[in-house]
Amino acid sequence: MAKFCKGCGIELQNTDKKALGYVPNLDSDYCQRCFKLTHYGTLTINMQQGIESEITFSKINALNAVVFWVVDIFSFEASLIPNINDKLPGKDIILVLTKRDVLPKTLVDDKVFEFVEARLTQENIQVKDILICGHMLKKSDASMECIDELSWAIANYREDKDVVFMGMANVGKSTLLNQLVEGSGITTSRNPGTTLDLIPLYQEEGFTIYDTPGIENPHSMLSVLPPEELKQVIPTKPIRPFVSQIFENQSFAVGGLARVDFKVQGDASIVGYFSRDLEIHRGKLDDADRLWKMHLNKMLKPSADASVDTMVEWMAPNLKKGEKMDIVIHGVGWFCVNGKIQNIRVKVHNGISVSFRKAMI
Ligand SMILES: Nc1nc2c(ncn2[C@@H]2O[C@H](COP(=O)(O)OP(=O)(O)OP(=O)(O)O)[C@@H](O)[C@H]2O)c(=O)[nH]1
Ligand SMILES: [Mg+2]
Repeated sequence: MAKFCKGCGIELQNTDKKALGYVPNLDSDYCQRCFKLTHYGTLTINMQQGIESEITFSKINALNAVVFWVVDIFSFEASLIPNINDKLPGKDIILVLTKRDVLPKTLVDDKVFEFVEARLTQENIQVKDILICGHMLKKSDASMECIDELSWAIANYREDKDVVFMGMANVGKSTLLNQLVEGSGITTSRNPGTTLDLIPLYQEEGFTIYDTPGIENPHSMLSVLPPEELKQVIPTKPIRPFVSQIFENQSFAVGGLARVDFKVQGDASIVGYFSRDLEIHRGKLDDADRLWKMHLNKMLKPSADASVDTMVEWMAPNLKKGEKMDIVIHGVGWFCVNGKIQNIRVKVHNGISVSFRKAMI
């Protein structure tokens, strides 16, 4: 009888060492990839170009289940699923925002709700409820409170159906389920594409909660960076905003991942929200070309490019008077800007999305 890995859901096999699901001995509960990821943090098979999203959607659609859609609040734009209601026809969706702990503590939940509700309206997405979760990296009062709220929501919205947790890769679905369902022992890691197939977690009450493979987002920086660089980019501690006032044309570098050029007509305020481990460099716009040519992949790192010439330029819409705008580099973070700005140009790796939105904070 087929046996499936408890960590990632893949069918176990002991014939092909290089293929998914390999175990030297079929008595094991975990495949070798999960074993090495959990015990040594090493990735034997990278799934960045992972499981076909359509397969995951069709497996979810085949379940008689209520959907808990997990979204990383720090990486909100990269973890949105456009037209999710059409992709999951007839399914009730509860939105679970995770990683609340990495947003600045000064930000109140009401502001987060307000922001998310406005973005969902813009995207024409309908959900039955929105929950804010986070603090899942360890057990604490804060994490228990989230789990209590989640348990309540499951009891309240499930009716007599099963429950499926889904969402983009790396948003924290499996981490959440490990806290929600004691003893589930699902493999988690900072590499997108950790969970490989549906993982059923049977509940005493007679229903099943499913973990699912993350939907791949090729337009997020997390999809193109190697595992060792993900560590620098994915925040694990609350963000410390990088605050600066500018009075002349300036260029900002987010490591070597993004270059943001500001031409100003007066003074402007620029606040960066990025992982503490990513260095932000600021300098004169006139000198930026030279700086990037000389320092990319040296002082300006990590980067997904060997040369600034292969990076692609995005132009921000005009900033209206008194308006605060976020420039979001998908998977990395954002700058919140306001003031007398003439124009803003952003350079990122080809294929990575940049969004311009009404400020979250
Ligand atoms: N700061 C913070 N990090 C979290 C939280 N939950 C998960 N993470 C981190 O997010 C990363 C991804 O976690 P996973 O649980 O493997 O994410 P997933 O959605 O199951 O990913 P896939 O299986 O690839 O789709 C890991 O580095 C986790 O430690 C949280 O509440 N706060
Ligand atoms: Mg997972």
